[in-house]
Amino acid sequence: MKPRYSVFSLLRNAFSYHENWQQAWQSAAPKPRYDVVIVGGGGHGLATAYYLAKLHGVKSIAVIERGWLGGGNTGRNTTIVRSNYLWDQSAALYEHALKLWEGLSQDLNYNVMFSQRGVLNLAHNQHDLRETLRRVNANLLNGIDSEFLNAQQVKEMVPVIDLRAGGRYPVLGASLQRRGGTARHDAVAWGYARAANALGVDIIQECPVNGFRIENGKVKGVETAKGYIEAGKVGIVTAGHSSVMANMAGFRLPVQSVPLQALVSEPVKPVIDTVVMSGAVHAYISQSDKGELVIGAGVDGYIGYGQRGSMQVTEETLAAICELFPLFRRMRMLRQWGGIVDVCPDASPILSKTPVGNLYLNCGWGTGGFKATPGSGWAFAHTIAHDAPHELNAAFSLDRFRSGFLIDEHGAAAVAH
Ligand code: FAD
Ligand code: PYC
Repeated sequence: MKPRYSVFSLLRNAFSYHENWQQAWQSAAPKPRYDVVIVGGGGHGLATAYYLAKLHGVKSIAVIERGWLGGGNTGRNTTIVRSNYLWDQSAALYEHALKLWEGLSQDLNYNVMFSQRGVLNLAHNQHDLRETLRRVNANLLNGIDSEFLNAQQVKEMVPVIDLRAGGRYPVLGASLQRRGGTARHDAVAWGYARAANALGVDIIQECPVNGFRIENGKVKGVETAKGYIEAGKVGIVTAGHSSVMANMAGFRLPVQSVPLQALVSEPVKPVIDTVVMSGAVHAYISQSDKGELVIGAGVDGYIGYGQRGSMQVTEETLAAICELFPLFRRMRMLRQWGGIVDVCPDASPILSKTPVGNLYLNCGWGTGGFKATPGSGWAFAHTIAHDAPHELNAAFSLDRFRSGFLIDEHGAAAVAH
């Protein structure tokens, strides 16, 4: 695809204070009917719309977002991308996503700043070590790049880490996925929105979906703040609000909605060039291209819908970071925030048909769905287009909570639950 902006047009726009900056996508007024309506304009919803239009030839699609694109977890996450999950089904899905990440900027003709700087998951005790080795070996068997580092190798890779970690949680080793890394979160939403819109997808913002019209067991359309919209098929992709949507459609989900918090520091010169995570001390860290330290916590200890940070979690997360990185003790923090994550009992997602005909569900990514964005949209588009899952997401059905075929990924989630 031909780039839309040259260096000269970037300069011209900079000097004209962006007055003539071309819109990346057009906001649409709702039409009376669409073949497919996607509820939720986060990365997963937008990616679904893009792949439906691009790969399945669906001509009439709308993405309906109650706020602004990426204003949910897509714009609130700490952007870690990796595919080192334990079980075969998860490994296949997340690795498919990682392969899509590797070509995403080219595919969308939009720089999502995907940076394969590596992701380390630390081990602090014998149990951690055993689990780490188990997962490294499982990953290798699935053809996923994965390495075990001993403590000294961790120190060589991350010189600013203190292996004693205050004495309480010494670093004994780590898993490393070198192809993992980070991406620019809102660029992912914008890139998918622009590419989907260019394929004719209507993007409708500030339009909450308040209900579904269901007749004879099949969805017929959505009730929105901007009126009723008829739909051939509807995909729910609303992350922390999936249970609310399911309730509107008349069924219940085995999902808990929990706040997950993160924060960033003032910007400093490059000091850490990889991602370091520790499920045991409930903290992880990377450095953004702007220089801010991006730091995250384990999930809050209670269910809730408050998209806010809190002093208690900030304090305990920073205490853990300072034990691992005493060098950061005097840094000032700039911002803190929270997002609502939708956690399934097995810490795996749901990408599935539902008890209502032509109504599909993509949720339950919990603390770890950003990394899955391209793969989730790709597989969900297939599921909607064919009214049947792709083999990549067949195991992630809603039915598994009845059949008992759970896919327990609490360890690989790597964020304390
Ligand atoms: P969202 O981006 O939340 O999109 C859902 C959209 O649905 C929202 O925009 C919302 O406004 C909209 N919506 C809700 N209700 C309605 C309605 N009634 N009508 C219309 N629209 C509606 N994952 C990783 O892989 N790596 C990480 O490093 C990582 N860090 C995280 C850190 C934090 C602090 C948080 C909160 C999450 C993190 N995650 C991470 C998880 C990740 O952010 C999510 O799994 C992922 O972004 C979910 O994407 P989504 O598109 O499904 O959801
Ligand atoms: O899933 O890798 C992850 C993650 C990191 C921070 C939050 N989630």
